[in-house]
Amino acid sequence: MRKRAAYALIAFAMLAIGACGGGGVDPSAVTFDIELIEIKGATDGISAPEVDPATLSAGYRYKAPGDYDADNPAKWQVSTYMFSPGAMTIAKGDDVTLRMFGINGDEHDIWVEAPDGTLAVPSFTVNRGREVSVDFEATQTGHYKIFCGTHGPTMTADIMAIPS
Ligand SMILES: [Cu+2]
Repeated sequence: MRKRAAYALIAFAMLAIGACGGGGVDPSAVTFDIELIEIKGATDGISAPEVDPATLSAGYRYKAPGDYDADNPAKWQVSTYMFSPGAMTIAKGDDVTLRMFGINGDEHDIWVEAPDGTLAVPSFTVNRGREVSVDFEATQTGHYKIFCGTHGPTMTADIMAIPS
């Protein structure tokens, strides 16, 4: 009886190992979880910037003293949107999945450009509280760029594809 139980255990273990080995993980499949976020900084501890940050980049938002907090006319705020993470690495030939989740901002108009400037992923929308997954195969080496047209030019991310 004890011998039969031992054989059954060995058979079960072999089945389990076979199942794992047969359905193995594809080493060229890469998934990134990317959060769409807004970062902000406010202070009344230092004076407001001499140059309006919104004139430096359309991606910078600025609420000047008086506009930010009616109860504290010295306080001001700067903010911008970003992808997190903003830099990733893959190998040429990888099947890449970008799983994006909208946290800040009601809507983001996003696309992905390949290193040669062609579209790796055409325009798609991510709304706040929604998760959207897109895929592409990295057929080139170099920098794949993720752009948000709604919060550009600063809301970008870089995926560097190295030789496989
Ligand atoms: Cu955006």
